[in-house]
Amino acid sequence: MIEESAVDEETAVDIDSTEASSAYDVVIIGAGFNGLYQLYRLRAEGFRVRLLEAAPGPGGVWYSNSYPGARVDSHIPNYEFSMEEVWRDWNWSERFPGAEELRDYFAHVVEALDLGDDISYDTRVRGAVFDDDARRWTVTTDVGDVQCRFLVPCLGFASKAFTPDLEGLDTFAGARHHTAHWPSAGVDLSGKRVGVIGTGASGVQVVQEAAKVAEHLVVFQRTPVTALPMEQRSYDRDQHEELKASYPELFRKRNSPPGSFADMDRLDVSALAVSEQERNAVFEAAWRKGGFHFWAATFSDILLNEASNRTAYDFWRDKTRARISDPVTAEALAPTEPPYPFGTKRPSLEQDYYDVFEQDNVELADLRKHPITRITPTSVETQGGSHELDVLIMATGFDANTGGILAIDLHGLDGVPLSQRWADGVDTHLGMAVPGLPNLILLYGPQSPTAFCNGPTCAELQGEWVVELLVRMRERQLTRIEATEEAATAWTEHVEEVGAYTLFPLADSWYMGSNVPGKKRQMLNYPMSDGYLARLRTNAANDYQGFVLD
Ligand code: N01
Repeated sequence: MIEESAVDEETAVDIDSTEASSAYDVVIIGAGFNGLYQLYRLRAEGFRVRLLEAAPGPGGVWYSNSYPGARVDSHIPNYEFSMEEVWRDWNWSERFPGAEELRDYFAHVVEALDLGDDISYDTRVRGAVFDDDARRWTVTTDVGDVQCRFLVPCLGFASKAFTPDLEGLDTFAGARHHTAHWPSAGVDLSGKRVGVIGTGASGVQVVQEAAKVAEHLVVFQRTPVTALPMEQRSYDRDQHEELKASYPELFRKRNSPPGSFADMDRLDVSALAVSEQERNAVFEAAWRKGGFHFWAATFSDILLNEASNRTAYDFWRDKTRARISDPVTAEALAPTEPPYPFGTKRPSLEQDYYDVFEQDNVELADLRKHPITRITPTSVETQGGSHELDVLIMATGFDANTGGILAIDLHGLDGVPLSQRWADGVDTHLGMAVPGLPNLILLYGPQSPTAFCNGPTCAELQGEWVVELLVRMRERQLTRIEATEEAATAWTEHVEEVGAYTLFPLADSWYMGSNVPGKKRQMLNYPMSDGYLARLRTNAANDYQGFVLD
């Protein structure tokens, strides 16, 4: 996650603008999982690599999303690198680690892999221009320009926060913070009147913490989240060492098809092909395991067939409503009829989210009944009344998948900006390259599995395709790669076709780009990570079909 920060000329690693010292083989943008993996592997292959990171340290989203309660929703060991030199000396304290522990983990990764000297922190990339004659990108940063043959943005899917254009928002005179730009010094919510707009993953987490300390907390909900039990667990050192005995086998499985989660498998059977009793037994078992099991590891067609999906929704609804005593609140948080097919907006994980609405200091403002009309210096006003607040927390998400890359002013052939090419929607070949922008390789970007493939897994599997590509180009003394128009059109159509086979297009979500007004509605995440990785392998075996290499 890249946050605006003053450039510290003292600590920023100098980027010398002289030709000899600034021409890298590869410049990577972003020090999250993808960027660090690329740096580690490309450097091992002998490439001259520089990683530029806007934040003062590594960690990507975990650097600036430091709001109270921020923690990962993918359980370890899925959410960590598989390299033994990283995990050997690292012990987690929890099954779902918090943001602070994750930041410590990233610092450990940098140290264990000895990456520090090749990273420039406090270095925000503003733009880049491709020179086709020299076959080189010139990358502009806050602290100078740098040149490279290949540019590899590793921005994650959530590096640009989204704030809705609510009337009067800028007039709010209390403290106002987006969860993705949380002040590193923290924000004191104790004894305050706090409002949270948004009930996605960030909203759920911050609500759980704010409810503990706020004098009064108002949760402004437009669409209910289908939050699932986290089943958090603490580990002491011995327990974690014991768990590590299974790491080699778990990582071997994670890095083989279908990939992603090492210890979660979907049944190869429809939810409608079994009796109600058998179905509920499968749901109950997944529920008890916690985490994403109930979303990603029950029946084969939960996200494909509306009738199957409805059985999962009803199970979730009944479990959730059993925890909420007030019938009006229960209907708002877990409606009788699904507001969207279960799982087509990302479920969050919760520990006591539904319980906090039992507290006297917590109020739910149902924006479907009473939309926000405006923000005043002291309040959020809805059609149902006025809520006086000291602190307003915007948990309103991200301009996901495309916002981060478009925030960089990229110019390809003939100076054409990427923003112009994507003005009517995204197109890529394999989610990794865009015609007209040679030698630009996207990782974890739009039209890749991205949000359906957990970060470190994709960083390693998708990342290896890039490493192999660059090694093979070097062997053949090739210096330029560009996706063809035909390949990008075909991939974009294919992503839409596969998306249409699922239930995802039935919801308004950031998966579809439809959480940001005016953004084209299209499938931005390729929903089959196993099929995708197989395609990558075939593409490499077939000498990079759909790309022109010379
Ligand atoms: O963002 P979101 P997020 N008026 O887009 C509401 C990852 N992540 O930051 O649904 C009122 O999910 C919006 O309402 P609606 C994870 O992949 C991971 O929570 O559009 N409300 C919604 O409730 C996650 O899925 C972790 O009707 C408005 C909320 O704001 C992704 O990031 C932690 C509004 C936005 O929810 C995004 O999560 C955090 C308006 N005008 C994030 N505009 C972990 O792993 C928007 N909303 C733990």
